[in-house]
Amino acid sequence: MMDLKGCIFDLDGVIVDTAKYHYMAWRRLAKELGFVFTLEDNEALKGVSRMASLEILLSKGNIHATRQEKEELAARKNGWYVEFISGMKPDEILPGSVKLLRSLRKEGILTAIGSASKNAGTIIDKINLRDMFDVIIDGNKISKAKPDPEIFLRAVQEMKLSPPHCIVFEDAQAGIEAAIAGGMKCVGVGSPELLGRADLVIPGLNKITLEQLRAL
Ligand code: B16
Ligand code: MG
Repeated sequence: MMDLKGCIFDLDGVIVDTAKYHYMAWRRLAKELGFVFTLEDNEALKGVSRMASLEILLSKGNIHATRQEKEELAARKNGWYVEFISGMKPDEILPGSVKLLRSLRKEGILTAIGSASKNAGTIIDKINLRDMFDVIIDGNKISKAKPDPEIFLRAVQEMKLSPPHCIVFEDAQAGIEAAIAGGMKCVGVGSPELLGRADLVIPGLNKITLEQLRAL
């Protein structure tokens, strides 16, 4: 039984499915570079930073690029991605998210976003969810990517809490590792095969109750 005081949510894969927009943009970049990037290849990019994602994509295509070329390629991909997410609406919020956030806040439990994305702020505004979070830590505020715990520790610090009182919700392995390294409890959102290191794995935020969270 834990004294739950704060919950930190990853964004892509937990609150919204922006992975499909990332994929559309990466696939387009690969196509311009002359190779096919599959949905399966895209799995390796989940939760991974933009530049690290580009490195994975380039190695898949056996492409060598200078630092400057990499900056240009990442910017090109991001331009398309920003265009795709510009049309996002609140109906893209994944089932159960709003209900869970409301019930946490009603209990006085603080809520935060801990997302690697530099576009997290834009997405949160598009889906009209800013009021639901006390703290938002995104890719612009941190220097070390997940599995480093920096992002979640910053969220805990800004909530003025300590890690043992917090739960992280994550869909990516690197995020689960980051939560564990930071001394927080962790709920994996997705498949138990991939997220087995989490304290609990659920298929979506509509499949969890406050009682279950407190029992962690
Ligand atoms: P950006 P999360 C992550 O979001 C995505 O899962 C990952 O695919 C993406 O490369 C990363 O954000 C960076 O995104 O290019 O927008 O800065 O899962 O940490 O919410
Ligand atoms: Mg994610």
